[in-house]
Amino acid sequence: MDNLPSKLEKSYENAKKIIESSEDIKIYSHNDCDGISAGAILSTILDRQNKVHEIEIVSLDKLDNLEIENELTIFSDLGSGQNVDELAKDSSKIIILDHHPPLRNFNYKNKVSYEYLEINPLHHGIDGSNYISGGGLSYFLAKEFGYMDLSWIGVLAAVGDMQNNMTGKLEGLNSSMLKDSINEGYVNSINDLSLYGRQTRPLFVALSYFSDVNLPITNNRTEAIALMKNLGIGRKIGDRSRTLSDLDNLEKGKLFSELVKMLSKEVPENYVKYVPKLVAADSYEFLMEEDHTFLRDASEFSTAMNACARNNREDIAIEILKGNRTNSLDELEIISKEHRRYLAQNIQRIEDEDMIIELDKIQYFDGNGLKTSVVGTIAGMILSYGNWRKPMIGFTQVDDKPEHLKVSLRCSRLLAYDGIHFGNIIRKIAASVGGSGGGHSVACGAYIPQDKKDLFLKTFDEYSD
Ligand SMILES: [Mn+2]
Repeated sequence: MDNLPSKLEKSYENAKKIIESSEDIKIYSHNDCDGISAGAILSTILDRQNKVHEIEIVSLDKLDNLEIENELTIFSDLGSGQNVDELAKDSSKIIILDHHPPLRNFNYKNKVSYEYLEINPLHHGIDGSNYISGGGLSYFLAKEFGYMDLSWIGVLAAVGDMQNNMTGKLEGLNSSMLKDSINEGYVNSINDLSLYGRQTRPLFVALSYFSDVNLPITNNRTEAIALMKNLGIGRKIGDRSRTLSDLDNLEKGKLFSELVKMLSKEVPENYVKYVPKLVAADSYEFLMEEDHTFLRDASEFSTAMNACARNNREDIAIEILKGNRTNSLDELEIISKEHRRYLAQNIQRIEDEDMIIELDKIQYFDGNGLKTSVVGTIAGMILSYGNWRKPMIGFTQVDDKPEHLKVSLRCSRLLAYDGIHFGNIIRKIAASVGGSGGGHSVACGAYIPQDKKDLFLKTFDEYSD
């Protein structure tokens, strides 16, 4: 898809007019990589238009009873699913750019007394999980202003939002945005092994984190080194360990075939057809960033953005994206390092204390004391210590609401390829115990009342579609 549907195009023209006619602007955006990227794009548009504005990165629960105080309030990567305009005044102007399921329909704007414009792909029959994210929606607004140089931030947002997760590619409106970023010379798309840490992780370490299926190399660096040796893939360049990005195509080809072979042996026969998709996917490189930095690879960059979000340092993330790097880059390094240390410590604790409990169809751990914001990340990383055939569910107390539990689920992509959508399942089960939830097929979460944990687990373990 190269062009926007005409109704959507009209909405963007309209959004541009509203922005041009406003002087006092507030942006609310979501506290994850997608939302931060969306916020950075919007803020850059407003900077270039010389518009005074403030930006606040928030979690969804901060939108209840929100005061609408500015002339124009823009919501990005959130807002469609919340009653954000309850306190709007007749003079308020509201723009929502969101890809989550909307509460209000396309004609809602005709029913209210204030200026209301909601841009949501779902109003135009476009899927918001695979074809466009919050950052992408903001990018198309930037494009309306002629700022196609911001397209790379939209690509980062899409990767951070796992929009390419099911097919290993950016598709739909995402692919048209990707084309812009390639034409502008900011992004290179290469089909590559799908190992995390393309630019910065030594290859043997990247291999040892392979966790969609437990392989001999999973959590075993010695085995990973042995595998490279068997394939004749050298470990070092000078005294630096080689990363995936250092490999030539011949080496990548050998590694691809070997991983496919190992995996095909390990998975049930009906999963074998999904194996190549597990091993290779398109990856995106930012050409203006230096080689061997985590800013060069979209996946690694998105991890750094999420590390900022998890540690309430979205301000740093936005500075980085807007190109103000003099001090923020050092800060980002510190935040990322501390984040990795916190994750490693807690994974060690869960592993040492045998905290993973396996039930019939699920496995879980009690992350008592774990920061609410990282329970999902930990669930994903701990999957490789459990049983990859079952989803991993983590629980922890909600920081400022101890009577609630945050629940996070992660699972192997193989289960999603096979058609299971845990985001939908967790939404239903959370609702059945008086909570709320949702998300992607392989990464999702919920909030549930503390005393409903056992019921939640029991319902989940007995659930069948
Ligand atoms: Mn999003």
